[in-house]
Order: sequence, then C-alpha cells, then structure tokens
Amino acid sequence: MSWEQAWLKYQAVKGYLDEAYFKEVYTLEEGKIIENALAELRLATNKMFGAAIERVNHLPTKGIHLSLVSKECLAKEGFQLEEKNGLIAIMANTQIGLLYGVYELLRRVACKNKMALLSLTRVPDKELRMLNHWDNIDGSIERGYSGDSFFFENKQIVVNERTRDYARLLASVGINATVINNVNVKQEATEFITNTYFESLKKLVELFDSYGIKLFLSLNYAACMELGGLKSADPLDETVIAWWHERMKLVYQELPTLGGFLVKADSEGRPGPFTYGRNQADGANMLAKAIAPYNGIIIWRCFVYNCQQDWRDRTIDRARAAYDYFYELDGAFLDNVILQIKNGPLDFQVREPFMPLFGKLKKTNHIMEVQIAQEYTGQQIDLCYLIPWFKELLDSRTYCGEENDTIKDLLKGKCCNHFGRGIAAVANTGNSENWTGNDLAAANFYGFGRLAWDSELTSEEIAKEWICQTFPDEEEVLDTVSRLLLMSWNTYEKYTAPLGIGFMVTPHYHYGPNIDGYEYSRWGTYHRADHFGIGVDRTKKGTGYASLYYPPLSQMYENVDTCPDELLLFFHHVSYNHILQNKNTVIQHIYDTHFEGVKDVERMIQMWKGLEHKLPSKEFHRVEACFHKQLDNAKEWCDQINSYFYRKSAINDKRGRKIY
Ligand code: GCW
Repeated sequence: MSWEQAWLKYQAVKGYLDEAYFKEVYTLEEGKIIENALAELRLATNKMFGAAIERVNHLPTKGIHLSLVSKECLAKEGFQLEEKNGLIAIMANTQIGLLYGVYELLRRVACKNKMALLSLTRVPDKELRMLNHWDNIDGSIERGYSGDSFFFENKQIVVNERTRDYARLLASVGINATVINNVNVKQEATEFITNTYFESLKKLVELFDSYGIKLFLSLNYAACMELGGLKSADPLDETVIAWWHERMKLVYQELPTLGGFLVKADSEGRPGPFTYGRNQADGANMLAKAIAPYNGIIIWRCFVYNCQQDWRDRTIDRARAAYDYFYELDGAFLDNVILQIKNGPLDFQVREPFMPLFGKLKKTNHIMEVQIAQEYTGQQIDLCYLIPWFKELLDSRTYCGEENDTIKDLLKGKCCNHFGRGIAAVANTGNSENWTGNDLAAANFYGFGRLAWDSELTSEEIAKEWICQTFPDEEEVLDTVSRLLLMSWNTYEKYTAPLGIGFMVTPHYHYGPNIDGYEYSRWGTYHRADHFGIGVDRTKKGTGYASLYYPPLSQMYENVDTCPDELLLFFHHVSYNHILQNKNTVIQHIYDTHFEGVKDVERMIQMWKGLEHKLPSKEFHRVEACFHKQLDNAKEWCDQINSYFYRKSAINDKRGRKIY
C-alpha cells in the first residue's frame, strides 16, 4: 500500500531563501541518529529545492553545521539554532538534540520563516511526550478510525518503510516515547514478552532508538498465569514475584533499551491486583521492582472504575473512582512507577472538568493522558481540532497552593515536588494512506506533539505551522483552514451532549446520538433527565465529587450560581428553566446551540468548497466527503437532542424552529 508524508511533504519553496544554506553540511558526529538527521536534510533539500546537499569534511563558509556542545541549559534534548553570515549552526548536548534541531530548521523553511540572524534555543518543557496506540495483534485497532494497524499484520510485528516514516513524524514534533499495542492486552499480544516476538521487537527498538523514541509495550497483568501457568497473579505471592523477575531479566537481555510497560489493570474486565485483595500500588510496585535493575519504567493507568454499576444506585459516581482509588496511595508507589491519569474524570468527552488528582499527588510520578483518536469527538470523520481544548486543560489552575499551579506547570515538573513528568495521547493513526483518515485529523497528531514539547505554543501557531507544511502555500488556504480548525471544537460541542453532561452516544460505537443509550446500563455515565430537569448532582448533597478540588474550585463547582455554564450539568441537576450565566434558560440553550451547531457545519462546508481549486483534488475530496458525513451527524444529533428534551420538558422553542 502506498502512503503519504503528512506534514513531512517538504513542498517546493524555491526562491524564498538563499539556497546556499542547503549546499553543504558539516558534522564530526557519526552514528545512527546523525545519519537520520543527514538523511532528512538530504530528502528535504531535494524536495524543497530540487538540489542535493553534500556532507563535507571541513567547516563551510555557507551551509549547515551540526555540533555537540556542553551547555547545561540545553539539557538532554534541547538545541540551539543560529544563523550568521550564511552559516546555520545547530548545537546540542546530544545527537537527538541535533536531530530535533534539524527538524526545527526544516519546519522553519517549510513555513518560510526568515533565516538571517536567526538565534533560538528550544528545550522541551515536558520530560515524557508519549503516544499510546490501541493496536491489536490481529491488525485491528480499538477505537481506530484510520484503517488497520501498521504495526501488526497476521499476528506479526511489521517493521518497514512506513514504520520509519512513523518514527520520522514522531521525531519531527518531538515525541519521545510510544506504546505500540493496545492496553487491553489479549491473545498473542501477551506473548510480546517471550521469545516469539523478541527478534522483531529488536528491529523496532533499534529503529526507534535512532529517532530518540523509547519503545514501551502494554502488558497483561495476568501474564504470569496465562504464560507461566501460575495459579494466581497476587502481587505479594513469592512465586508470582519470582516469575516476573525472571521474565523481565529475559526481556531486558534481549531488549536492553526498552522503555518499560504500560498497564491497564482492574479496569473494564482486565485483570489486576484487586482480585487478590491488594491495592493498585501493590500491583504496580511488584512489576516495578522486577524491572528496576534495567532502568525500566512501569506506567500504571488510573482508569480504574466499577463498570458493573447499578444505574439505580445514585451513591456510586464513576467520576470519583480514580481519585478514590489513587489519592490515598500517594507516596506508596516506587520511583520507577508513573501513574497515567486521563485528563478528565469520565472518558475523553468533548468537555469535562480536569481530573482532581492533578495538584493533589505530591509524592507520586504522574503524567496526563489525552486522546487524539476522537472516540467521542467525531471519530476523525467530524472535524474537531482538539488543541484549544488541551490548551484549556494545560492552562487550568489546580490551586495546589504553590505559585506555579497550572496543569502545565505540573506536567513540566514545576510544582508538586516535581512529580509531574509529561503527557501521553491515545493515537489517531492507522494504515490509511494519509495516516489519519480525514486529512484534517492530522492537525491533532501534529498539534499534540508540538504542545507536548512546548505548552506555550498557541492553537493558532500550531495550526499555522501544520497548514504551511501540509497544504499549498496560499494565503486563502492558510486563512480558511485555520478558521475551520479553530472553530471546530466549539462546533462539535454545540451539536452534541449539552453543558458538560457528556455521553448520550450510541453504545459501544460512540459515534452519533443515543440519548438514553447508556442511561439504564452498567457503565456509570448517566444524565438523569426527567420531566423536570437534567444533570448529575455532584455537590455535597449528591456524590460529593465537587469537594475533591481545592478551593476556590470546589466552592465554584459546588454552587449552582458560580458553576461555569459549560460544566453545569456535570455538577448539578437543574430544571429546564434554570437560568444560565449567559442569561438563557437551560432548555433554550440546548435548542439554540444545537441549531447553531448544524449551521456551523453548513458554513464549514461552504468554506471548504471555496478551496476546491487551490488544493490537490484527492485531498480536497477526501475531506469534503468527511464534512458531508459530519453534517448528517450534526443534524441527527440536533434533531434527536432537541426532540428528546422537547418531549421530556414540554417547553417550546422560543424561536419556533422545527422540532420533532
Ligand atoms: O474510552 C474507553 C474506550 C475503550 C478503552 C478504554 C481505556 C482501550 O471505550 O475502548 O479501552 O476507554 O481507556 O482503557
């Protein structure tokens, strides 16, 4: 199958800068990483200028110079980029820093930034910048919307040119770790830690190492039973402990630079320590001890909740689960455990408050998990550029009592005793030829990487960079695609579940509306709508969830008058006539936003149509087809939501629009 180069197209940029920069490159360095940096320069020079760049063995007067230096401020992965009199110098403490510098240079050329007298220093602000793939060994992808896996085919691990291009895409935006298999580890994927897969994993590790990417694997917590034939996976059982020590020794003999493992335990049917009456720290630490001798890391997910809940029972609140299980264990985890916490307390909805564990863990390594796969945000059919949402999350204050108290401070390790370690995203790639199905969904892939590297970049800047590298250089293209991206998250929010209530999606598939689809089920995601009102009471009179935040957030959420509109129904059960801060009633707001959402999508289609003759036809039509599906989806949401709430409340739309 053929495929495209996403944002590494290196479109021709003839005439914009002195091409003498790209005639000669000089470096004393040798090795795989440097070879990759040079290969990238060669490829880009060829495509952008139709010329060849030559590696020379003396410092040229004009050209590119890659050199190692020793500067504390550049840390392990940072670089400096400087232009003076025709020479571009890239300096770093490590080869990987040089590779990142080369990608920065090429990005700047692709975006036609000025080169003369350029002087910049870039150091990633988060340590771990990671992707999680939910790819299965049979080639399918859980919540995958871009075709099948390119990591697995016929139960084998595939390492080919596409894998290399994948590594290039990651390195180009600074992603430095990846998990290639689904956290739901089933079938043969359990055997990744056996001889069966070591040979192909070695190839993969070698390739990823040469792009500064640490390979991690998802681990089956019950492997000691499934592979080892043990009767239990009790983390305190000596035979279990011994089995894992022996197993990790074997794994690291074969794969000494493996990053470690990601574990989903006691969640949605996956095995874990709870079965044996042990807690999450017992489970994580048992594995962590086994890989500590090899500097391995256990990333342990906090997505632990009871998915067998009785919908009649209003005392259980899924939103509380991660907090209730993990808060009291703060400090109980070993140094080489990192907790991975979903951004919100439910599950990647279009809007949720941030998970209250952020700012509360003061003695445990942790990272934030977001999802670019758009499971609940349009599945890469509907356009939903998530970077503005991630920015809002990163900018949120936790009020942890320190001067630097935002989530981005936390993830940078600037507060909470430096236990914030980075960010991970559930990935949105597959083997579709453009990587992400909808071409515009690649903006989330690119954007996540850039934001993971630098929380200060704006959504607009990221969009602009991505567009310049992806589409033909035309003012109108840049302007229209930017506007489309930047309006898309709000639009999606408008036509789907209102005011922070979440879900209301088709069960299992999670695309399209089904308002009561999860209402009488075991999954813990309810809206509690009746004739009088809607929303979940998470105040002290309800589940008490609002109190899990530090003040003033706890009070703000607790009080129905100060709770922000966009989260009102997440925290409160209110009547349809309740007046929002925006002065509208809840029911009128629901009607208005849903009609508006559909109008927005119609407008988006018109905007896109305006680009027909400016874009390559294949890309244009591929995206256009997605927009048409999005419009159907938006209409369906609008009509079902409006009809449902009209029928429940018997309150008319003030504007008399068509409701069924
Ligand atoms: O959102 C839910 C998804 C599951 C997923 C789970 C998780 C991998 O519907 O498909 O399982 O989250 O995050 O573990």
